[in-house]
Amino acid sequence: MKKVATIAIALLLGVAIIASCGSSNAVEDEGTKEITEDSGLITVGFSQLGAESDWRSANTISMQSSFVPEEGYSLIYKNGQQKQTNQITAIRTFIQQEVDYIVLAPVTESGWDSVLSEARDAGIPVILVDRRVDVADKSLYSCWVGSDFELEGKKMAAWIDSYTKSINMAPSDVHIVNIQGTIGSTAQIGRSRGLANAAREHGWDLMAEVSGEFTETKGYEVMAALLERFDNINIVYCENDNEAIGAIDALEEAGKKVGSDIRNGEIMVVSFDGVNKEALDYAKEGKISCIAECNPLHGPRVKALVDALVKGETPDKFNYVDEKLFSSNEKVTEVLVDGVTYKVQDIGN
Ligand code: GYE
Repeated sequence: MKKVATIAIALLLGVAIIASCGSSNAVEDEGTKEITEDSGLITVGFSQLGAESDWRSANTISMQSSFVPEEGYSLIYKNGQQKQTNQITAIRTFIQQEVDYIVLAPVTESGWDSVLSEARDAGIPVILVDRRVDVADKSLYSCWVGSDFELEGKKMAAWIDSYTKSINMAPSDVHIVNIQGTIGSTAQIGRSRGLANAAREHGWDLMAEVSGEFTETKGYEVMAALLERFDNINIVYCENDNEAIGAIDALEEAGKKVGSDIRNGEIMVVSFDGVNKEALDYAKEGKISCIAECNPLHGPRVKALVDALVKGETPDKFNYVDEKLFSSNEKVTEVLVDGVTYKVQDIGN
């Protein structure tokens, strides 16, 4: 382990909020943090992209509770507030602080070549979590762990295909809008691609793709605007649950009935994550017809990767997490994607 000089990190966000046990609050950016030479701990700088969703909060808490002193780690957490420039600054700070490892959850894929080269020049391994980076030289990071976002999109599209077929709906009568995530993020790229390819293949009417930035507020705004533009939407594909909750508010405010009976005027909402309690309750009630699970609990997985690097091992470069589909709708019990069958988990009461 490298020797780390004593450094006081400037107070960024005022007083740190310490997550109480069982609370859903992540610890906010550390204030003044002492890294001492003889702490004996391995120092990990974690650049988290933001706090935009319940998925993100769960992910932050998972990271913070895995890299703890009892396990031999000291974690420096930085919240990028959804801005790549903040994340680049955080990584440069970590390099100056001579941390032992950098963990990066990147907001979008492009634009990381320079700063990751700086980390490499400083001899600090970088581990990616959740989304990916698009760099020419893949050796700029040691490994990645996260979800197969395109597979999530394909599974959801296969569910929509089976469901609409089960109610004898012609493909040309399927009018979908996609409330996308943060444009240029791996989760958005994969989920949008899964839907767009299926729409082309089946002949669905994919009317609009607009970013809701993975937030409830934006999901609400975008849905309200889409209702002004179109009067025949019957499926709303939300790229995360927070957007879905916002979109459902907008739909209900406009007097629409949310549900899967789209042959009789209901508007069907589908989404991704399955982390947020409200969204899972909506799924049980049938307000969200299907959720593609996206697992945020990467802390132990990232820790296992860092543990392996500490021991001088070379972990697999890409590490995927298995995920389910949840629905309380009984029409579709399984979906077939690329020759693999995925059971739909019934979450009805
Ligand atoms: O689905 C969304 C979050 O990158 C998988 O980011 C993540 C996505 C997740 O804001 O809720």
